[in-house]
Amino acid sequence: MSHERTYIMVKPDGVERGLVGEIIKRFENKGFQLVGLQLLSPTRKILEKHYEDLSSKPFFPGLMKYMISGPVVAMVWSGKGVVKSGRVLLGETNPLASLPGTIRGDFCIDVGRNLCHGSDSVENAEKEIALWFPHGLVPHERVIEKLIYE
Ligand code: DAT
Ligand code: MG
Repeated sequence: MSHERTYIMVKPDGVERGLVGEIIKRFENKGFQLVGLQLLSPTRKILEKHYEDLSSKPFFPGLMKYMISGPVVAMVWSGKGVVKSGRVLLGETNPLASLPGTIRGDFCIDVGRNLCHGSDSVENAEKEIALWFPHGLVPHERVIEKLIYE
């Protein structure tokens, strides 16, 4: 079965605070499939491309400084409705507006230290996957699909 895909990234604060496993666990528990994973130190170039829509915002320099401050964990998750559902699992951009039970609601406070990124549309997800995984993904069809989907 071919599913929607999304790009999820644990930001430097999430890696530094040892929350990679916690974030992965929430997507795994839901039933989504991990189809791409890498730990990397992002370059300014890739971050500027990733956040190009925000380049004129006053917080952009601070965002760049934060995102380049350490390694990130870049992931691709696959599943029915995973783009929207992934954003629900993450919570609101501003962690103080995020409900308990969401990643940002449970683990952070400031918008400029909000732990994780999730694509906001199917189109942007595919763009972000191409940017962060230029060599593509490993093909893998899960055997448990029938236990997750009707
Ligand atoms: P999201 O990450 O929820 O998709 P976004 O795409 O609007 O949010 O912004 C990207 C990141 O930029 C966000 O995760 C944190 C930072 N950011 C957004 N709005 C901000 C603000 N008002 N002040 C400081 N940082 C902000
Ligand atoms: Mg965004």
